[in-house]
Amino acid sequence: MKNKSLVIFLLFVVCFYSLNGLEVSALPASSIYDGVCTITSATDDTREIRGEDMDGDGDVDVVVGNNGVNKVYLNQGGGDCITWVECLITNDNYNTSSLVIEDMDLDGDLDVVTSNSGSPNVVYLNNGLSGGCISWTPVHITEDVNTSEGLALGDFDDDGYMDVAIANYNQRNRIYLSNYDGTNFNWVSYPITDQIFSNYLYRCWRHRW
Ligand SMILES: [Ca+2]
Ligand SMILES: [Ca+2]
Ligand SMILES: [Ca+2]
Ligand SMILES: [Ca+2]
Repeated sequence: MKNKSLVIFLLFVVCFYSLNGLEVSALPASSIYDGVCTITSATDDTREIRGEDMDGDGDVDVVVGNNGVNKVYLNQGGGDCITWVECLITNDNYNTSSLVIEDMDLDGDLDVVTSNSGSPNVVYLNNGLSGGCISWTPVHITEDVNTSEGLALGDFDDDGYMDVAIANYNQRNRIYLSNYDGTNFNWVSYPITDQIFSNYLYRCWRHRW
């Protein structure tokens, strides 16, 4: 009987310190939010997503390239879940395969460069906020219509303005020099090589950038 009491006492001690240990080792409830936060209820066919401060207010916004209209979600801050304002990047309804954020006209705000499959590739110049959303001026990077699957930016001619390299599926990959004169882009285009890459080779090429 004496041994039985001792066993019960020891079990109580082990149980107490085990529970106490779990409680101590557990993170404060406020340090992790384990709920689900959604940016939007939209179910777009999104092919690319980027995070940058598009409206210049100091927080990071989300830009998505869709097989459909591309969008910017402006960060409104919040507690455990950030709230977002959904804005369209014009009404262009293209099959966007990739996009890159860069200040293409060097006016201090961030612009959006898209590669599109089956439509011209486009630069969207940021005109600042208007009515709660950013307004955009679309600029076609020539009227070439290729199966464009990716892009990279670089100042290839070292004139201070970013140029565009486009990866095309089963078509020649091309460089587009921006030649921006302060008002207009005067694109000059040429193929990177005469080779036409298959999809597999294209992906190898893309991942070198
Ligand atoms: Ca922002
Ligand atoms: Ca700009
Ligand atoms: Ca601008
Ligand atoms: Ca350049």
